Amino acid sequence: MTFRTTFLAAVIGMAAAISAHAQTMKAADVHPPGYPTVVAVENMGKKLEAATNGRIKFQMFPNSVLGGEKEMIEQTQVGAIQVLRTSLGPIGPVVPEVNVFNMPFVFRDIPHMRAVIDGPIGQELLDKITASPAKLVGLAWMDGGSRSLYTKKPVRKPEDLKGQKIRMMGNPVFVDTMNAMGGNGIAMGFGEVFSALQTGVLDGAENNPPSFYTTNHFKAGAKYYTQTNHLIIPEILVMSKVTWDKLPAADQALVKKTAREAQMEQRVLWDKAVADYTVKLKAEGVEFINIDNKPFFDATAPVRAKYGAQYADLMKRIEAVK
Ligand code: GTR
Repeated sequence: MTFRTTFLAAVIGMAAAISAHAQTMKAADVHPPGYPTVVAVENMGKKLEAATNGRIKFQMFPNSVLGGEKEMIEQTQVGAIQVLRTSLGPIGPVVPEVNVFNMPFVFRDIPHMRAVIDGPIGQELLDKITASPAKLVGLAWMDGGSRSLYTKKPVRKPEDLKGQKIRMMGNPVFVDTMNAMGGNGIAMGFGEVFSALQTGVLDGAENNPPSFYTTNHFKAGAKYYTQTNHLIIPEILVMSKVTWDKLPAADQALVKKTAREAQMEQRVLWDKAVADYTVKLKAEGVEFINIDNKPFFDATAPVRAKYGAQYADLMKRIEAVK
């Protein structure tokens, strides 16, 4: 072989190796462009693109264009979606171990939740997802704030919820939570809530201020926002195991590193979004009802007992986190 042919073979070999790992990954989210989770994942994609000289890129599919979270989780499991940002809520039916974070009032407040997800317990849960048969790799956590109740009629105590149909995310823990809080929990996809509120199929729903605002649910009649803060559910970033397993170790490490950076970046964007959307909701005439949420905490004790029994030790460890 001449020098020229050896050189050419080497160049072709390198190009083949690079293209074998070159890919545009589909990243998906139910939220619109500009939402903290969408922005943080887009920025993670930009970092990966820069660090790999364009070998790995993200293409963002926001606004539920690829389906609701349940459908997108399924697509991620089979590798049709590569990167998914979802609430942990609908991951529960697929990886039951994560339900410890999906229980009502399991975190004292947002700083407590953040301390837990940033620390060893957070990592353990990500690892449990990865080790489960679900074909998902837990990459990082994101902030989903604190969920409170919004309804067409004002609610101040559990008795006020009697007979009211309240949308919850698709996971039996949440339906049980609403039933324990005094209402009728109805599992429904995020995208169906607006028209269900309009047509009277629902009397209310529950979410954080950014989601309450961007879904326009207040325009479908839900004008009262009762500060129950009953669920503090972290969001999660997962990668399809189908995709992960094909990545060289160095790329896997890079994905993990940039995902953790996205976790921290999203948090800053999140705090700003909560403040901004709270102002916007009030400007739209939404009435924030401040209450003592202890009666709701007490009412949901049976839910924590039912689902928490299997995580008794873990729950103690979560409680002990300062
Ligand atoms: C939002 C969350 C979404 C989705 C939605 C819902 O707060 O960011 O991932 O879970 O709530 O209620 O379905």
